[in-house]
Amino acid sequence: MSKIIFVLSGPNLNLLGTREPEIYGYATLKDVEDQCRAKAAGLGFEIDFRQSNHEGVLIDWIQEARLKACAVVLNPAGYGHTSVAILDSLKTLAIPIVECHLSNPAAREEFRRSTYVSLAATGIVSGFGAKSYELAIEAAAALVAKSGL
Ligand code: CA2
Repeated sequence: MSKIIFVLSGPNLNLLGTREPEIYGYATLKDVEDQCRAKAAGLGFEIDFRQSNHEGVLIDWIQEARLKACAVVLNPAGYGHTSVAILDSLKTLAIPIVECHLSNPAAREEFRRSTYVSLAATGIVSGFGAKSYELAIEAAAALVAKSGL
């Protein structure tokens, strides 16, 4: 069984640490990747960490996860609130899906208060800045261990 957790981030998250730090914090995406790698290694997992600004690319990666990953951690960014296509691709997965957000979208503008992704997610971690990703990996690892896969 794969011990690879796909950690996927959506549009604009490549800018992390450079804009709106009051909302998203000062950590760069590279910092987040390093933290995720260390957290996963401590739990006996590897991560495949990727970011794209393109919906179709994210969908291709979700489909790839079906073949290669034991779990997916996904910060869909703005696409979480808009993309039925990403939801449809997530629904093809039989592995744990942990939705992850740096901020707490439920405490922000009305349009952020729900995501399509949450309809397919096993669970959601939001509001802890870069730490949300680490917590999401911890949750994904626990779900994989529990499933006995
Ligand atoms: O809190 C999160 O992680 C979000 O997924 C971030 C999305 C937002 O649309 C969601 O509602 C919540 C926005 C990502 C934008 O990323 C930026 C990073 C640095 C500077 C500016 C934008």
